[in-house]
Amino acid sequence: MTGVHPAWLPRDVDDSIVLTRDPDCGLGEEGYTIARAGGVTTVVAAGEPGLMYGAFHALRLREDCPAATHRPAKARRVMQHWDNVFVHPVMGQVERGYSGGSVFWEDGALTADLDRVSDYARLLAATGINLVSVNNVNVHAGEARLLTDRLGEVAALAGRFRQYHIRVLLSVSFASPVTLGGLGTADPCDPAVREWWAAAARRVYAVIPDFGGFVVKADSEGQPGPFAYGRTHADGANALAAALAPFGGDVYWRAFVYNHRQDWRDRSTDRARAAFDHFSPLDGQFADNVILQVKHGPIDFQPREPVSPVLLGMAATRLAVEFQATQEYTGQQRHVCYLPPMWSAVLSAVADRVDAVVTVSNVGEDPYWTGHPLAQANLYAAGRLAWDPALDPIALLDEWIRLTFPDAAAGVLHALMDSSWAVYESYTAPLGVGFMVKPGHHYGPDVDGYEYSPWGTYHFADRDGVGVDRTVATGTGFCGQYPPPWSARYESLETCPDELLLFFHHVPYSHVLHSGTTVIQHIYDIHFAGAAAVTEMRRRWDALPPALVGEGLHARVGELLAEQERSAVEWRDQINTYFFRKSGVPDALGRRIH
Ligand code: GCV
Repeated sequence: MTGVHPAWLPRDVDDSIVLTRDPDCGLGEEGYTIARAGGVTTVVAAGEPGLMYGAFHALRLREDCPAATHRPAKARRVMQHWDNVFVHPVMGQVERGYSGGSVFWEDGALTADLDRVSDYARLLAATGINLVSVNNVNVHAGEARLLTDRLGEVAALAGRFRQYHIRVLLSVSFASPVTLGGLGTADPCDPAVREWWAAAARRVYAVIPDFGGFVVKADSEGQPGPFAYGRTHADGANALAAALAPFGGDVYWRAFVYNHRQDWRDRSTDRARAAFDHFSPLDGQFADNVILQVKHGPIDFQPREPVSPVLLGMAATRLAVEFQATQEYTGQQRHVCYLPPMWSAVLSAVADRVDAVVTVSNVGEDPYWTGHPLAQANLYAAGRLAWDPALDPIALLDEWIRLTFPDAAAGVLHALMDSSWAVYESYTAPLGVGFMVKPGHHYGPDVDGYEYSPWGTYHFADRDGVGVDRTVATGTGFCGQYPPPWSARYESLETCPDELLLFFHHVPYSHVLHSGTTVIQHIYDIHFAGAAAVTEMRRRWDALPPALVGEGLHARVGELLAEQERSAVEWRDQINTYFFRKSGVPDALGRRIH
């Protein structure tokens, strides 16, 4: 290590790593070259961020390698928190958080443990993340004040993140001019409202000069938005963007806008259509510093969804894809579910179209950071994929395992995790149907839990068949929101992939899949197989000597696998029994269905 000892320098960097600054190397602020020979790693970069990323890379390397150049594919690599400042009566300290309390907030106050925030910043920087939002997109009254009289607390967090070249974002309420500013309106076209936002931005940049910008959930699930004033989402986003533009800040405007008070009897309204219906007419109308943040699938982070047509269709708008590391619908960090193969499949379709990769964090005050120790792999790979969306998700898993566990444990960890998303999918909702979870908290099976609810998430199972007809020919027309070749592929039963069949089509139980089996037999088979796979995962983990991975961690994962096995059996039995009772078709293999 030559000459520099900044705060970001990883603790374990020693003389075997040579960091050299070359302002003329032409790699931008974050790029670097790295080579390792004879046990010494050399990093060359123009600026501190590049040296930092190179130093973390050096720590990942084991083998000698020729000089290689690395630059992030995306300038915006974002981790977003759904952390509340005040404990919410229903959602708690962290909305959909499964890792204990918030790393930032505790019972209405800024955390007293800012050193842990620094540790978290280092952890994120090591994965490549460079932007972090510190509060929930559902901005409650107390949290809204982070923009005004509680700004100093955001500045304190920003100070810790800055040491690792991470900039802070703040979720703000669209109604702030009214609720905080005392104005009579939050109409984005009203000059006083625009001036209120401009003044708010000036105050923010006075204390946080490298502030990243605002995250906004508007007209969604009860959050205020421009519709109340007869304005479009472009009007709304552009008003905030104008306030941030002089300082180089961005607005991350969420496309998660749908009717959550739908009448289940109304078969013409399709929640999957909502984002595209709302936003595609606005393509080209957003300011340059607005980034439309789109959940990767059209509904809501289900175990299997097609890619959102918004990400494939809005060529004149800057886009971000949003993933969910917090496992709301994928086992809530009680189940092993390594999600990057899902994310990577999405990125292979949209990476060239997005300006930012956003992930909803799975981190809390838990000593293992993520509740389930193995859920750390999702956090790690989220950052690495944001840096380079072309990375192989299974190679990333092995990278994380190698950096975290001794070699002797690697085989078991790989076997447990590499297909864990497919395993989770197999014992939960079949063939892309989704939302068969218990309402509210979303853990465990309840096949009809959302079937007669206002949330727009139905499967339409009856005695003859199951699935949602989203075709143009006979259904909601959602397939038509896709450009070719997707539209035709999903529209046709011949070409629709099995794993998304029930997302796009309502079919009889006797429908034969491309795999050659009927829908009903597939449901039985896949649920028996999924639960059996979890039993095997548990057996493998229990056979691993605890000392190899640490007694405490071994015990924690062991307890969680026991819960995963219990839950998988519950899913298997409820889903199989439900469909057996609906269809009356027995299992061809005569297994026990209740
Ligand atoms: C933060 C789903 C979740 C909500 C979440 C929302 C969103 O509806 O259940 O908890 O709110 O998505 O992404 O805004």
